[in-house]
Amino acid sequence: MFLLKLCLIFNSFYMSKASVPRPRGVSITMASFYAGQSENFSCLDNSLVVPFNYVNDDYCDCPDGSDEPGTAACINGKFHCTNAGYIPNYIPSSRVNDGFCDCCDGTDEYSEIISCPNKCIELGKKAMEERMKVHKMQMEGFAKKQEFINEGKKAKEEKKSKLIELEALKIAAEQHKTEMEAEKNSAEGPEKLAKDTHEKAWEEEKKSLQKEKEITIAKEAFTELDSDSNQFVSVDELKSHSEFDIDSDGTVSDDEAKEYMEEATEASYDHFIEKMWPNIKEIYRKPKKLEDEVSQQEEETTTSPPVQVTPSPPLEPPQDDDDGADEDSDEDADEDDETTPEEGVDGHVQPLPTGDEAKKKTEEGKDKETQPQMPDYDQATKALIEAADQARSKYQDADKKVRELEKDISDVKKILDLDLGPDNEFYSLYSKCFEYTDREYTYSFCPFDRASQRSKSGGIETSLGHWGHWDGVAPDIYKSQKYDKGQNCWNGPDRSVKVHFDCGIDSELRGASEPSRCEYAFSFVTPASCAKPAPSPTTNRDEL
Ligand SMILES: [Ca+2]
Ligand SMILES: [Ca+2]
Ligand SMILES: [Ca+2]
Ligand SMILES: [Ca+2]
Repeated sequence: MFLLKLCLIFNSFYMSKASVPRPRGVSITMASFYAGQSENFSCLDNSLVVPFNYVNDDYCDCPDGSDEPGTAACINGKFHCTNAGYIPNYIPSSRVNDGFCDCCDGTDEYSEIISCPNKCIELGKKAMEERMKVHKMQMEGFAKKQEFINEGKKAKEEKKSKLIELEALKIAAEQHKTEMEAEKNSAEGPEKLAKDTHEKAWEEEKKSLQKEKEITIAKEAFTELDSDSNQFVSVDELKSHSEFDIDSDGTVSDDEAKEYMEEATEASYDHFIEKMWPNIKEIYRKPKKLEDEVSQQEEETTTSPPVQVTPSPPLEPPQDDDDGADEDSDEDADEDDETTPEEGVDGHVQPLPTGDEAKKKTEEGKDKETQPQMPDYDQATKALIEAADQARSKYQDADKKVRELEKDISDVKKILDLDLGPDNEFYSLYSKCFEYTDREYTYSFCPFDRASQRSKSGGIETSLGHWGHWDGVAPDIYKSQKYDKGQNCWNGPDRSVKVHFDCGIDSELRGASEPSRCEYAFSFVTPASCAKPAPSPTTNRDEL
């Protein structure tokens, strides 16, 4: 009889699988507040005490709705779905008996408006499968992480020994360089001395050649000025040269001529060379006729292919233009004369340089040809130069070797100084690059180096940032990295990327986005980010 009474009292209660009696819609954690030690129920916010049978009587008594956990009577009430086998949750009590299945165990619909089958086991199974899958991935990833750790440890140790080795090599290379430098210096001393001696002798030689040349010119001028060939240059003879017309009145007067004669009425050869020539050498002009004759002679004796006096066959007008156009040739020639030399007309031969230009070119060529060239060094000097060249080359090789070793040392130190994770597990990503392509762009990520983006339709790569630092929030600082100082955004900041790391069986760039302007987010998975998983997924936490 007592038992029956008890059953009646709890008829609005149900028994959970944990056998804790509690009113409908109450979680096991809240069960003690509804345990009915007394005849009264105290609203959970302690605002009111009501008789216990006011609980779930479908009339809202407590301001906080706590007396109606299992009905829709209180607008602020909440109903607890136990969802055994799946995830327990609370729903607003307005959803109780509203004709829609809200709890997977169907407990929110008990008024038979609708029949809600219990789907919790099925959902729980699926969730479990998912957890098993994730767990399996974590296990595999974590196993790979151990390989990464070993790889990183080995690499760091190798780099450490490599550094010692390289530093020893560098000391030896520097020693060698010092020796080579000394050899170079001792070879360059005699080389310089021999070259200087040779060059100095050549300078002397050149000076005397120059002097000889000047005398030749003066001699020629004397001969030319002495037009009656009596071995004296007279005032009258000077007067035939208009360049001596000091006041530019069109004639050379006696006084003007005498200005250059240095008190002589007739200048002998010696007087001319010593006294007169220094006065007139800058003024004297060789008569044009004579100059042309000299040029002619020089052209005949020297070969000067760049200056063509007559057109050579390949420069003849094209065959087409010749066809039946003989009568026009004179006219054509006239027209050609009117065009500038560079223009040319309809593929015609470009006109030859005009007289002045030809002369200029001839003189340039002449200068080059007549410019005396320094003779070769003598055999002894040549041997010294060759020895010095060899010493220089050896020194350069030695210097190059030192610089190469310095570069190698710097590369090794860079890796050694890099924070590759607590157990160097991120070493495996060092010097590798990964790509991810979305609809518009291909993103490239080279861990510890740089991040970039390029359009799928082509174009140049845009730098999104260079390796900056680990950027996770403590204690998970190895959960993200920051790459900054990328290409500047027009009217904005420099581009930057935050890379988020998650556990994965393989290292892979999974996604890229731009959450705010010019600030990118990459999602990257790698075994290096796998934490040690729990032994196996637990069944659902007790849904109570
Ligand atoms: Ca009530
Ligand atoms: Ca419902
Ligand atoms: Ca004379
Ligand atoms: Ca005059």
